[in-house]
Amino acid sequence: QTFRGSLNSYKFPKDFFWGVATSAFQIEGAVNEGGRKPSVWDTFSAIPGRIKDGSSPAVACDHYHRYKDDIKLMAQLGVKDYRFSIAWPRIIPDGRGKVNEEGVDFYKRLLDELNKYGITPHATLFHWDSPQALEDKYGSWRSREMASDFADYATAIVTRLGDRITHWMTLNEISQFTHLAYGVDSQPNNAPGTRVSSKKEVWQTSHHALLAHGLGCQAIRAASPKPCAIALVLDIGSTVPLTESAADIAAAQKAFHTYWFNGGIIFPALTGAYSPIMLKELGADAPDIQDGDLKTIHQPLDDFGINLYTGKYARAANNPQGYELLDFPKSYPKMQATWIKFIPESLYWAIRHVSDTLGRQDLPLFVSENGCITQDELNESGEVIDSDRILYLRQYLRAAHRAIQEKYPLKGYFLWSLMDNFEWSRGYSDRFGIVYTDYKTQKRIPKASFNWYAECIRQNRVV
Ligand code: PNW
Repeated sequence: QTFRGSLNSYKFPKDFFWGVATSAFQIEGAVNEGGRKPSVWDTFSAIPGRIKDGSSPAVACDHYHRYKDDIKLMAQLGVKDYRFSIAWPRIIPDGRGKVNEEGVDFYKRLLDELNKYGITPHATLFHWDSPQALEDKYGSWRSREMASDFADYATAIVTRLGDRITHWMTLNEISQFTHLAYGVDSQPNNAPGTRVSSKKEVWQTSHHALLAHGLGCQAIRAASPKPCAIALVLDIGSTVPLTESAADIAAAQKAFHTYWFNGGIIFPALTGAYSPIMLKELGADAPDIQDGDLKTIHQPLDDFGINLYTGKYARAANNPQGYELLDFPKSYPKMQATWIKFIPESLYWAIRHVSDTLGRQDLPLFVSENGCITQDELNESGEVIDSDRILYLRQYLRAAHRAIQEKYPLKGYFLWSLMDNFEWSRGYSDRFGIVYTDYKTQKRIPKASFNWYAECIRQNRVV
């Protein structure tokens, strides 16, 4: 009796959605087709040494030609929601100016195919692939001009695809294409990988991205022919209380302001102000903020997407800040990447911090990315038994379930990723998919986790 009870637990609400996520540059390939021009990632990848395994993103998963098969796989999986991104360099190849209708047509075909299977599209307007032309013209995110060019691109897209898409996300993970793409002391891992002279200049790039988000929201609302939902998607630095004592929880909430880039990105976007604690810590490195900027940045949102892979433990301490962040012991469990420490409750705490620490209990949330790398190999029977991935996803989904039990407004979950793809500076060596991509033949092989996830979706619970 008890056993049956536990098997029936971890049910999700009836309207909870289960999805998968990808991004344009990581899967499409066809970089010189359909009128597309280079992005900063095309340029960056061509520099020897920048991509770990020396691989080229030119073909990736060849999704540009194989999108029909890939959508069939999604239908087989049973997902009803798909998060993907639209490539700015396909739509406006020079970054600003003339719209390339051939680029738009690819997304029309993709959307019509999704529609055939009843899969709802959730489109990210920008997932790191800035047009190279804008990098050459004014240094892309180093310039304020990037924000208005992004808004014009948003208008161009929403005007053309707004009849087919009603779920929009502006930018994906601001920190990754600003703070981790422009460096002072070291060579950044992400494109354009530019050295700049001060930390202030780096903070200026993320400020410009926030402005792009704000102007982008206004552009989407103005251009959309239908009522639509607009979200921002950020990588949250999730501070996890070491114990759930009141003191450690308070410590984790304080630490949330300054850990990762939270205080300078998610705070202005969702509260209309940089965290004062963060600003104090930045001192002269803080960006210049013009009159009206914060108002532009702080747009009404319909929901908010959390990208979450890992976290950091915090506990109360007798020091001026009142908390300390803990280093991981060498033996701490991690996935096949050193950065993905296994901390399922980091997902629960990310949700709770966005709701409570930021005071945005009104804002519906969804997980826009969650997943991991495992050491995936085809066995003799041609299968990939990625048990570690199943165990990881199962625990993180249970943490999501806890948040829902406690009435946090979590509406859905996108697994990163549908299939193995071009993992940025790590090339093809890091595999995040629940479908194995054989890059020699472009054959797709569903992994054990694919079947497991299909069963979760079918039963609407963590199995
Ligand atoms: C995200 N970190 O990036 C991106 O949105 C995806 O395109 C990417 O493939 C995926 O996560 C997996 O890496 C991140 O070091 C990269 O904390 C690194 C970190 C976080 C997110």
